[in-house]
This record gives sequence, C-alpha cells and structure tokens, in this order.
Amino acid sequence: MRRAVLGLALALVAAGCGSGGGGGLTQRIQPARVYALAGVQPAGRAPVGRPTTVAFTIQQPSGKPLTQFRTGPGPHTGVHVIIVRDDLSTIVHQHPPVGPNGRISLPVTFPRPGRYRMLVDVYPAVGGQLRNFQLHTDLRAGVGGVRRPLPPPQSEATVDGYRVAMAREPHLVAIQPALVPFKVTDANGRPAAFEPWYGALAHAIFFHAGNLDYFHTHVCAPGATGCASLLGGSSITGRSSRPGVLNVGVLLPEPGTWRLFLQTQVGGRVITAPFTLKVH
Ligand SMILES: [Cu+2]
Repeated sequence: MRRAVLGLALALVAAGCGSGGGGGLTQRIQPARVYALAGVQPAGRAPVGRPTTVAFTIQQPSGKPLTQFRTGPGPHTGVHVIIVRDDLSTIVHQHPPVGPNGRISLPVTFPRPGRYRMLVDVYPAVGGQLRNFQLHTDLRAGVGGVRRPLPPPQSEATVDGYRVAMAREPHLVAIQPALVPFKVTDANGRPAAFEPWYGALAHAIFFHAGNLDYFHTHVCAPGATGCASLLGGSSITGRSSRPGVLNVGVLLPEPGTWRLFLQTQVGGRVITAPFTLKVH
C-alpha cells in the first residue's frame, strides 16, 4: 500500500514515466485509500514452459474496479503489464485489453522457475492531475530456480539477427538526464527501419538490480503526439529522425546496476535488447 502511494506521488513528478520509488514514510499513519491490485491470478505457483493466464483487477480507492483508461495517440494510455524475472534475465511487456468489470488477463509463459515481478503501469481516465501510477506484485513459477548474475556491461547485443549497439560508452549519473545513442542494423548491416509500436519508435524499460525499482522512457518519432516523457522541467524523451538510430532518454533515480530492456519493432516484430548499465 505504501508503495502505491509513493508511486503515485512520483508519477506526478515524472508526468507519465515515473519510477516505483524507494524510500519510506516513517510516521505511522492511517492506511491510505489507494489503488491496489486485486484478485491476482495465479494465486499459487504458475507452470513453467507453457502458457498460463495471469489476471488481476485494479481496485480504486473507492473499492470499485477501475474500468476507464486513457486512450489516444502515444504510449501513455491503457494498461501496461511488465513481468521480469527477479534476476532481470527475462522480460514480458504486454498491453492487454480490459475485460468486463475491469478484469485484465493475459497469457504468459514463464520460461524458468523462480520469482517474477509483475509491474502494472496504469493510465486511468480519471479527472485531476493523476496521470499514471504503478502497482506491483510478485508471482512464482515452478519450484526452486537459481538467480543468475547479471552479465557485465556490454556495448552491443544481437537479437533476432539485429545488432543493437551503443554508439559510445555512456557515463550515467543518478538523477541526471542523459541521451544515449544506439545504432540498430539488420543482418546485412543496413540501418533498421523502426515501426511505431504502441505509440513510440522504442520503449526503454529500466529495472534496478536487486530492489527492482522501475523506470520507463520512450523514443518518439518526429512530431509524434502523446509520446513525450518529462521529469520536472527537463525532457527525457528520446528522438529518432533517421533509420537505424535511437536516442534513448535515460534518467535513473538511484546509483547502482540497472538493466535496460530496449524494445523496438522492426520487420513486423518486436525485438528486445538487454543492456547492463552502471549508474554513478
Ligand atoms: Cu512504453
């Protein structure tokens, strides 16, 4: 509950791309009436290696299910469900439809046994300043499961025949926005032609190793509406004005090791390139 409140406050600052937040409230206060995940399925252990239905409802502070979500151009709409293994070895990012009475369900295949964090980024269609907020819960798949150490920072990744390479080694500092250029080329070395996917040319999803804090930015096409990401007065929206180049906005709230999952659609399918980042 405390987390939900913090997430909400930070989300207002981040105007649509907030972090789940760390920190803590120290006073004892009345339980706040907050948004919460309800009726999370599976309640027990999910199977490994075959599809299972993950489902939940977003409960409003009133206790009623949330049924109305923002619509329109750009990525800041609807409900985003991101599931990562707690060692950040795998990610699932989906935008499931909202069913009757606000029930949201999606098929998920858990590749390995272990603990998974499900993060739900919510863009409610409610009045006032609330733009988005995040809720999370942990899911278990199978029995046991060894956490693998994160690979050390590397400057390139090859995914489905596409090479995704950082143009230069980034020097990242907590709380300081940076634009990190990436080059994406196909199997023949030609610049990749990015296709808009869920309102952006690329989605950059960041998780902090260990505490699994979360941040998310977008790379927008020139002139795209509803795509921008801001923190305070500074824009951390990446831009891409030519094929094969993604300028990814990075703004991480804490130093340490982060995992970036850079997702873009090329040739009709979404590719996910993982990178380990050191933040000073
Ligand atoms: Cu996104």
